[in-house]
Amino acid sequence: MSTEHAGPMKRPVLPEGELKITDPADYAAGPKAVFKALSYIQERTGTAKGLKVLSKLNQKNGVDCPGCAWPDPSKRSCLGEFCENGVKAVAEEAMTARADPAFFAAHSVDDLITKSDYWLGQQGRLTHPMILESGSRHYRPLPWEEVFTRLGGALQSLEDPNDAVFYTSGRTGNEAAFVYQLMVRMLGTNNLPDCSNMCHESSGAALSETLGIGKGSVTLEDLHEAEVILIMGQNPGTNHPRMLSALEKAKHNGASIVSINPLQEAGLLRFRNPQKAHGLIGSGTTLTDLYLQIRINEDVALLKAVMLRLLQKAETRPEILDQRFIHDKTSGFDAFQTELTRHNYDDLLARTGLDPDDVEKLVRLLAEKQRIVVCWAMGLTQHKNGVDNIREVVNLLLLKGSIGKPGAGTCPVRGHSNVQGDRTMGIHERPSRRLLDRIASRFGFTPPEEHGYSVVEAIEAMDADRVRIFFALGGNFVPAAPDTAFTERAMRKCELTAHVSTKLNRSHLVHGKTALILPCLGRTDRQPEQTVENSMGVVHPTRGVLHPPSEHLLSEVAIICRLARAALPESELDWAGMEGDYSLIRGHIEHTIAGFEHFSEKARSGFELYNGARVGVFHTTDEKAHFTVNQLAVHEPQYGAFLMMTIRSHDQFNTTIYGLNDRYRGIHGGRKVVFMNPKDMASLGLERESLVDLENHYPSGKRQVEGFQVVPYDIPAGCVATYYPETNPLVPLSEVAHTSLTPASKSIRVDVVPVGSGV
Ligand SMILES: Nc1nc2c(c(=O)[nH]1)N[C@H]1C(S)=C(S)[C@@H](COP(=O)(O)OP(=O)(O)OC[C@H]3O[C@@H](n4cnc5c(=O)[nH]c(N)nc54)[C@H](O)[C@@H]3O)O[C@H]1N2
Ligand SMILES: Nc1nc2c(c(=O)[nH]1)N[C@H]1C(S)=C(S)[C@@H](COP(=O)(O)OP(=O)(O)OC[C@H]3O[C@@H](n4cnc5c(=O)[nH]c(N)nc54)[C@H](O)[C@@H]3O)O[C@H]1N2
Ligand SMILES: [Mo]
Repeated sequence: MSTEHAGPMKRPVLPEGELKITDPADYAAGPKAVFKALSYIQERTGTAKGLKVLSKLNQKNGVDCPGCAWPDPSKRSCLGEFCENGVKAVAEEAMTARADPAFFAAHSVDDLITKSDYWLGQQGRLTHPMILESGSRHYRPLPWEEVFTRLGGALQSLEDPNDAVFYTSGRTGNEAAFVYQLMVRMLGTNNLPDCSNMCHESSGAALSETLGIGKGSVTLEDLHEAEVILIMGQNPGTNHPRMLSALEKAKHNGASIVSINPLQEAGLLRFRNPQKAHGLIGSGTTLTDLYLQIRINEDVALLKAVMLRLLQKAETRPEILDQRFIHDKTSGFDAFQTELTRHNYDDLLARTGLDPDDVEKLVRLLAEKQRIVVCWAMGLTQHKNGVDNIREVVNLLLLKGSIGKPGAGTCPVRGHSNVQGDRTMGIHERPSRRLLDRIASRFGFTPPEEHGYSVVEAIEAMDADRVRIFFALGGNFVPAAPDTAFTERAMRKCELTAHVSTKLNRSHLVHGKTALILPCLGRTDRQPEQTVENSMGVVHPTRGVLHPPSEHLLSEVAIICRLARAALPESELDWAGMEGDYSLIRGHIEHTIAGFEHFSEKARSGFELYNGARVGVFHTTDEKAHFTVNQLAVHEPQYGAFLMMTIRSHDQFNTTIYGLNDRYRGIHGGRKVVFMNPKDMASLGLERESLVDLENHYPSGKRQVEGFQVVPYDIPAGCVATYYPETNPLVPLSEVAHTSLTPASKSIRVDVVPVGSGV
């Protein structure tokens, strides 16, 4: 390995601002959210430009919000169909600041790497393709022609196509995703890791196995019609704020909402809908009826406890379970029941740390109601038993026959705005046989069958010197991935790293021997219309409206098509034509991707993809929905005394830091904080704002982050919470969910070490 290009790794150790702690909020949105959103866009973008894009945001034939993947209601609000955090996502992309060649001339990569993610993001949109030559410390502009010649040449010169890795983050539109996976497979590899690997992969794995489709089953209408909605491991007030409108509607229709979360998240408590008068001036709508403040990673224990009680009750009242559904539509019930009844109810309950009366309330609710929706996000997927969490959710729904009928089903709430669409388009390191066959017959070549690398496998391969080229279509791989120091070291072993990006980020600075930045148009910029798929399987168009920030930007489709021409000179596919006319790409999608028949005609109006589980048809090995037997969490206190979850603040989109506040949790001016139970603080002699280091001792070695401040918080004893990505250095690469390989970033053992304690 060459180390000549490895620059110094200085990092700011202390928090960036003066930390101020206030009481957490007990509601989300309201007039403050409107004020915050407007001032944010005004500061970053300017009012005229801001209003131009907001008037089109999430409207029919408008711009799909680059934030989360929550679906649009069929009747859009005349006040605008967006939320505070959607506005921030837009402002972050549409900001007026520019990271141009003069900026890169003034700042070496050694200088830039000392800056925080927040600072990097504030430098604005990238304007020119840039190269960092081997041995150089400054990026310099490189004309697009030369970018493609060099990158194409490097790809052609690989002895083995599997020496290249092609990452994707979930903002990429369907058309770009399709040509990307096609190019990668024509090159001869399935090395297509994507952000899903770190996100909802556990959901995909569990749902495909048990219900025959790796996506959620519900529509927005199902949510409105549900009798009971369980919200597990999700913080919609921050991460999917528009979901709160759907929950409000469900409440008005009589639904009971149960929140299962170690923290009392403001957005789950009460919602002041900024689009309604009662939300702006009144006290809003109480959302959660029953709040179960569970210990981290004890959801399997809770679900088992609840199901055990339901089985007991069903002995005298069989009708509380859907016996006919279980008999006709499922398999595996006997093994499931046998395993479940081996557990002791009190032991299960003790693990959760919950009040037995509250759990009994949940049992009664589930016993009496028939239409149940379970929503979840990263609080369930990012554990070593993440797949078990979701399979256990499915078990509960199957017992109640709450799948494949209105008002009931699975609702994994997806993260990035097109992460689901990217998968549908074939971005998958483990492609299905059916996809490969369709690619072969449409394009007349034999796509590779050997599975490619997921995110974690890619990092391991880089470390083992098996990756020469790392290419990323969006995202910020280095800080998003686990085990930061290890990942950085591994990334620096690559010969060439190339990022298609809108904004400067840390992954441009932790680079291969040679590095390229390929700046692209963003979702809000004027460019040919593309399509995206939301969290509920609705495919619809998106069209940017803003004047592009620089004349040197290309669309993602253009970048890939030009790269394909350079890297695959023998390819007879009309890459140039596709770059100029996306309907040619849609024509290929129509014949390659299941469910996209007549895509070209349907693309404009939008359409719902077929979903077997939604209609009670299970495309599994035996055409039945599967009950499964799942594992309780295993605790390893020898690696660290506390269990840590790494979560998002209200002022970030993943590694993009919008600001240093987390208003709903009462944090202002800093991100290097650790939320702790006051009893745990007392036992360690810690006070509010005490300075601590966090460390752990997994078998692979000691890991540490320094200079965090303690925040007393209502969190179960033994559990702590910190922000991602600041604590990713503590997540060992080895800690992944079985089957999905998703990093266990919500259950990492840590010790909290007072600074100056000499420990
Ligand atoms: N504004 C904004 N929107 C976003 C994002 C963003 O960063 N900012 N990110 C997008 C992406 S990619 C994603 S994947 C989603 C993420 O959306 P979320 O999954 O809501 O995000 P997290 O902050 O990771 O929150 C996880 C929640 O799970 C809880 N939790 C943690 N561990 C457990 C557990 O063991 N059991 C239970 N029951 N709960 C637990 C935490 O307390 C927290 O409330 O949001 C998307 N939308
Ligand atoms: N510890 C811990 N780690 C986690 C998580 C966690 O909860 N805890 N969450 C995980 C999850 S759920 C996810 S999804 C991943 C996220 O991982 P990524 O998706 O890799 O990261 P992002 O921060 O979303 O990527 C932001 C970058 O994307 C680029 N970008 C933005 N818009 C566009 C666009 O339109 N096109 C292109 N080409 N580039 C664009 C910008 O340059 C920006 O800097 O992180 C994971 N890592
Ligand atoms: Mo995600």
